[in-house]
Amino acid sequence: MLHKKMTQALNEQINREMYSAYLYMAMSAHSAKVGLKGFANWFMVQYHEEMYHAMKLYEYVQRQGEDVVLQAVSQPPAEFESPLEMFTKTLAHEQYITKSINELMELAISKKDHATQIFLEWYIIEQVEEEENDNDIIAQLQLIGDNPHALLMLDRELATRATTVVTDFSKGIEDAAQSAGA
Ligand code: OFO
Repeated sequence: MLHKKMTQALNEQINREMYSAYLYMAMSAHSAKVGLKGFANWFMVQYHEEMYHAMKLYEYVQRQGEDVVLQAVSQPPAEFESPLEMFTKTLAHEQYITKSINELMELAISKKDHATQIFLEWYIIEQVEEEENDNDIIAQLQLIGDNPHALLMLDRELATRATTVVTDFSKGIEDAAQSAGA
């Protein structure tokens, strides 16, 4: 059982993670359109990660015996000026998500909700990785500048990113993640 405010805040976080998935799907579509298939792959892998983040929350709310209440997902932008703009927007979005996770943790602490605090620790560490990945790619894009050859080299590198999270949510993701060693 969760406090009413905690349930509501976790449901709102499901929506934010779904928007993240949608945003990265839009970036994937744009990258494919401009011929950057490696960037398209990177963002589609990120889409799967965000769906996993959303579903982990979804399952936690259900396991606590509370109602999952889904809200409308906002429309993401469809056009981006450059790969650097996409990653700058990605980093800004992830910083916003980090802030929202920290606020969830503060709420869990104020409600003396130990289970939710432990659950949220995973997200807090995950956000460090999310921001680090974006900062690394932004630094590379800044070095690349207007060099198309170097951009294509990075595109080839981003093409190698593989999905490591569970993508089949039908059997319960916690069990599936444990058996996959995730
Ligand atoms: Fe769910 O970490 Fe990005 O948004």
